[in-house]
Amino acid sequence: MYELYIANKNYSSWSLRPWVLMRELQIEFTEHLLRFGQTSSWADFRRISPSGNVPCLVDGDTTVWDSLAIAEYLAERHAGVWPLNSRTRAWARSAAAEMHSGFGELRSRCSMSCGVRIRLNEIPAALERDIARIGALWNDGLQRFGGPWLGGRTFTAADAFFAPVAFRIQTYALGLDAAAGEYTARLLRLESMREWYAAALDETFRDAPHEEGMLQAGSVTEDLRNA
Ligand SMILES: N[C@@H](CCC(=O)N[C@@H](CS)C(=O)NCC(=O)O)C(=O)O
Repeated sequence: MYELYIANKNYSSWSLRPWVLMRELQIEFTEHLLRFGQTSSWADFRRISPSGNVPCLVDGDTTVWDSLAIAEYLAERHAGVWPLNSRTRAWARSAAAEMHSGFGELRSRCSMSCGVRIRLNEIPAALERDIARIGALWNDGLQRFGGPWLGGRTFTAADAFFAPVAFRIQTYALGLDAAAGEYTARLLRLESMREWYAAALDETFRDAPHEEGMLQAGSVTEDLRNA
């Protein structure tokens, strides 16, 4: 049985990727949540993950400590992580890699906080560029491979890598065109995503750095989390 170590569901965008991928592909795992904030420290994280970061997948005596590496590790063992067709797979891998190493402004200004709704103070050009690129990328995949998922008919790692973006779009009310907006709604409607969201709302612990980052970006219009 795989052991998947993740952090707070409200905040941990990186953790969501392998979690939603494994859930959608029905790959069984035991989940361990290491909290940011009060109860966890970097030392706690490092006992599990050599980088001190999660997600981290433990499979017997093998440890895989990065979300993209986890996707590739799973792809060697389970069908469906990437699209079957080699050209589609090249596109899907490029899309996931672009998310993994790019979209810095979106990531830093609009950090994931599933249960909160925020009005941004400003939308600088760099953020507009990131949002426009996401819309163009999603439209490209949906048109090229026919949807409903980025690589065609089935949910793959490319979709899993953008799942946290769907929560960011919801939190910060980021504007996208109709097709990209529908794709966002499709991600949010997945049973696994609804389960993650419900668990995020139920989390009562708060991580000060994440909360402060959010308040620098904008003002909270709604906080749907349980107190
Ligand atoms: N590139 C890594 C990034 C992982 C990462 O930054 N994880 C954050 C959580 S979302 C973390 O573990 N932070 C530890 C901490 O802040 O103490 C991946 O893809 O897994």
